[in-house]
Amino acid sequence: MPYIKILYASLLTCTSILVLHGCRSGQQNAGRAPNIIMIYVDDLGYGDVSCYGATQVKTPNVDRLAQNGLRFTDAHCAAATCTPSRFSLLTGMYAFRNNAAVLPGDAPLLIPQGIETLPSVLQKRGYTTGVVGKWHLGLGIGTIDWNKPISPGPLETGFNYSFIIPATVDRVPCVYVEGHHVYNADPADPIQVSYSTKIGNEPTGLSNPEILKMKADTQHSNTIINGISRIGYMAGGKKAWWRDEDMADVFTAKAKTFINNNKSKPFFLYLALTDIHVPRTPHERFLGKSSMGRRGDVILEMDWLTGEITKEIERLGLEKNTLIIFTSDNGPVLDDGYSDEAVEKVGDHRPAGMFRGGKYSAFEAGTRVPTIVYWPGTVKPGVSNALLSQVDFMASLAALTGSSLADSVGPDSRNVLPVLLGATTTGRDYMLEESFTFSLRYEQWKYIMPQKNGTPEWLKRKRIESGLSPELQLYDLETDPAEKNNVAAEHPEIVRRLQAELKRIQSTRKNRDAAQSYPR
Ligand code: NG6
Ligand code: CA
Repeated sequence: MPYIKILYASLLTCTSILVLHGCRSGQQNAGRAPNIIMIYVDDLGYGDVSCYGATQVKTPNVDRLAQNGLRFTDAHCAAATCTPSRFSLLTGMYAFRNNAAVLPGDAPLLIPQGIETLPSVLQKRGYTTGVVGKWHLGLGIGTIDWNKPISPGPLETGFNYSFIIPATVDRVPCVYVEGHHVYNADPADPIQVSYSTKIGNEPTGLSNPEILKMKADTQHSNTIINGISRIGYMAGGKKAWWRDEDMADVFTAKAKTFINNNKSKPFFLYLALTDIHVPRTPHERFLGKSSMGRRGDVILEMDWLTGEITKEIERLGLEKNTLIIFTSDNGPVLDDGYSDEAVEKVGDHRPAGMFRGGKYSAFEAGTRVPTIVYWPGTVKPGVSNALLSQVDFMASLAALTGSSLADSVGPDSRNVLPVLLGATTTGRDYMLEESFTFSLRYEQWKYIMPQKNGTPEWLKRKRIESGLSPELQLYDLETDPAEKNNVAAEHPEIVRRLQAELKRIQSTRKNRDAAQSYPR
């Protein structure tokens, strides 16, 4: 496809020259390296927005990105849970290579220090990089002292600016961290965190269930902060506690400030929302505004936030020079530990659309998520059925800025920029989906690696089909997108082929070219 090469060669040369020469004057649009905003929603399922088929909840702002941008129907986060997906997104490396799993709120930084990351690569191309929102990749080395500068973290992994929550909203510590410091920290009221023993005098979900805004399961019944019991215990730091209901507003304001501060030079904003993860705590102005209880309300809040960011870009006249990627870190879940009526009020809404499974699952809904690329004037509106993985964002966005990755950098990330920008629908040949096992996509086939223990009890309680089975599983997604008919027995040669490729991926430290070792 030489025309594509020429198109991108010219685009890349043009942008890279401009970045290298530091085009930082006030001029917008044409010719300048584009700003990049990644709106990364938490736990948003394939069917949770109206442009992907939802009817019980309307998402006009997300739909507007879809109508005027490129909507992907077969795009995937790298894994079916948060930390692994985020790790792959930011490092261009499969999560299993670093044993990435959902982290507690006091875990050390998971990203190996000194490696290149998506933001560090962009930083080297002249970008100012910022993260606002949910981090969940660990902070510090060893045991964190929340009362001292917290490092290493985002600022040591390629971000110039960071305003984050350390882990998830359902985990302590319930404080924001800006740069190296707890936001609004009070030295007179030091913060302590423990994931093993109760500390402090705050009530817990078990001791005082009567004061809870939402009932929670045992795992989420530790320290109560802002009327919500969390995973883990915390003491002190009262002035720094977040109010969950304000979080979307706080992130919107911080994101707008970052955009305004950097409007005259190329920036990358990784805006990692805490909506629509549990505990679902919409601001009062969204509470009760959907027909689906709190889960529907936070979808409305997420949509509002998306609109605020898009409108801010337009207000600043930057829309033709800003690439917005809208997507999610894993598939949907209804009951994830809090009784918030998500199950009771779901009605006919199908959070995973036509797909089977959800968050945690090896079936398609674990990783197949809404994905929209919006760049007016450059990316033609339409729909792409290309097979796309977020692990490839790093090499692709590097390519957009005229940079190609050295072999040891982003070892599993491939440059699929033409796919991302809609110049071709030929996506990945093989694509890995990580969960509590591995799934591998190839042509119309989907193989799920056997897992001897099957579905664990805690996952059964969530009523999510995990896809975990001691049996070999193979599905033909062309005729059976909902993965209902296991055809492994009928296609032993396909099973062997996919097993062999999976083995190759697992055994090579590096997937892009020939095997080369990657330092652990
Ligand atoms: C699980 C939590 C869940 C959620 C998840 C992380 C259970 C029983 N509990 O351990 O509530 O916090 O971790 O979600 O499943 S994620 O989106 O950050 O991966
Ligand atoms: Ca998530």
